[in-house]
Amino acid sequence: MRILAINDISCVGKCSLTVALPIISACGVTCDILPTAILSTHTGGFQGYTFRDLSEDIPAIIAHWKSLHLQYDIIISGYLGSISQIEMVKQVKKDLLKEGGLFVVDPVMGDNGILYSHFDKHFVDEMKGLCRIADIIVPNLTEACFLTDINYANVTEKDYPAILAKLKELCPRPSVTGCDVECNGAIRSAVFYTDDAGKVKSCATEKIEGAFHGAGDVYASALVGALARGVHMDKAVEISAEFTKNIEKAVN
Ligand code: PXL
Repeated sequence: MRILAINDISCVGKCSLTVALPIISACGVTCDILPTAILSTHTGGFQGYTFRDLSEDIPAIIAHWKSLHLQYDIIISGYLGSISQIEMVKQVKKDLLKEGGLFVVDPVMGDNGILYSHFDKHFVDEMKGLCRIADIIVPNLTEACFLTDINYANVTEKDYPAILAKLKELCPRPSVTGCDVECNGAIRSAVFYTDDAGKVKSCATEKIEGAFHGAGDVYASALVGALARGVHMDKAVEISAEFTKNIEKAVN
């Protein structure tokens, strides 16, 4: 099993490749990386961060890998710094994903109802295009709303199945994180997802209060690691949701 993780390197901030590489590797599968940018910190909550766009290097990296006949069982893409990088990821999928391989897209764009800096409506539209060629997408609730043109501010628990249904028009297997649900008077945090047969299901865990940048990266990495090990979707979602909650608890 060989996985390619496409994401940025945020030198500080517990997210992106600094999360994907250790978690996927700990699952016992080879994880190669394609860095999209190097930042001094992630872009959420920090001011004055540096941002080196690595787009210029990407075509030559891909050309070299093609000369080595590298092929991947799973490719997962995360934070992309520009629309041209979205196009590059489409090319990476064409050139480097094995036939029958899995293409997973984490459409990293925002949180808590707002887009991260750097992103706008045009970027969202292009990200929809990348989701259309994915086998699995793993947006958080904010990103799911942007992808489906649903107003995040008006969303309540009863809307989650409809959001999933709209996401399925983009990609057959969406998995949406950060969906608050009420269980016996307490708020829990759920993942709403479609199982291998296309049925909408949810998996709730204890809700840890606080803001956790990189939680989506932890979830996506664990999910991909579990799927790479042959775990079926229901169990992979359960393992990944539980693991993410435990990490949040540990750093809280
Ligand atoms: O974890 C998502 C993420 C990844 N990469 C960068 C980010 C963020 C979220 O803020 O800023 C650079």
